[in-house]
Amino acid sequence: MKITEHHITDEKNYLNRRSFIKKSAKFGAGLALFNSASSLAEGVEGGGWSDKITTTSYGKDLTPHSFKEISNYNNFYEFGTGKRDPAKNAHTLKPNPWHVKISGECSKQGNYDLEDFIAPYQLEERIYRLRCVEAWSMVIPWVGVSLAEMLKTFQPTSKAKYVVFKTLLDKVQMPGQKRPILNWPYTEGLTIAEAMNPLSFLAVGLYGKVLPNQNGAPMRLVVPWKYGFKSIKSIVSIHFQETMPLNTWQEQASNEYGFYANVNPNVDHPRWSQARERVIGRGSFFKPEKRKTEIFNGYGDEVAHLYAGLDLRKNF
Ligand SMILES: Nc1nc2c(c(=O)[nH]1)N[C@H]1C(S)=C(S)[C@@H](COP(=O)(O)O)O[C@H]1N2
Ligand SMILES: [Mo]
Repeated sequence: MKITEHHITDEKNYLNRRSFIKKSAKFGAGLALFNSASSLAEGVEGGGWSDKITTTSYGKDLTPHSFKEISNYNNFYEFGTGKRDPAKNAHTLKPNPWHVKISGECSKQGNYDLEDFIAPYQLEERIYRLRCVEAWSMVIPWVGVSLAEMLKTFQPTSKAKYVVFKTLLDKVQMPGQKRPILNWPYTEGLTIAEAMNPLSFLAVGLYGKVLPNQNGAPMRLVVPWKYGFKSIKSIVSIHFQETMPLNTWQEQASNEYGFYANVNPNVDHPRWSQARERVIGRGSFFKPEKRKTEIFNGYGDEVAHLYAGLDLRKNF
């Protein structure tokens, strides 16, 4: 369904911005994703990226957190380990121009310009829960494209059992990489079945505008039934392979972080309970609002079948 700007998740502070008003006037009924300062906007004007975002039923019943909350409480260790560090420091990241390398077990390998990479697909808004392994959560209105649709284009071979994603490696743009906190570049992986699940998403925006750097500009993965660390940011490489990869946090502490990392209230982290989660910005400092954590973060109907017969305690 093509939508008008009334249906997409908006926010007063966003709607009031001049760039938004200018753009939506320019594109009529369609909601322009990119502000005119970015050359990605030229891609829209040049008929590249879609200027229309479709709504979906994902998260219709959820109340999204504010843009301010979503862009000021982040995990992005390439810019520091504090929750406010990414908002403060991520201005050194240059998300434009950007290239994504496709490699491994597929027939259409190549190095793609991000604009061309996204252009063929319909931009969708999806409101998803984000549950961090640290036991906090938010609700985020992402804009992006279906990962499955994207991956099919590259025609993975029958040997493509896993998909591996990598973040940019650049100490200048990502000063946190000067310190050996993690084994850079940040790496994550999914089974091909997980990657092809309709829920898997590549986000390029939130609240209808281009992703803030601190949220993983210009393109990041969103797998809402898994702990947030699976949703790797600022992706430069997508690789198809036959063997299970070792993801960054698993490499760091394999007893604490596994490959699957499905949200599960019944399997505790060795150092804390996963039964409940703190909802960011709700309640008070002394009495934060908590909610019960849901199995697969509430997305069990869509994904539980992927793990049939798998012991979720061993495969955490
Ligand atoms: N490259 C990279 N991706 C990353 C991280 C990171 O440190 N580096 N942190 C992860 C974690 S732990 C979480 S909870 C989410 C947070 O996403 P957000 O800041 O957009 O809410 O990003 C994930 N993706
Ligand atoms: Mo996280």
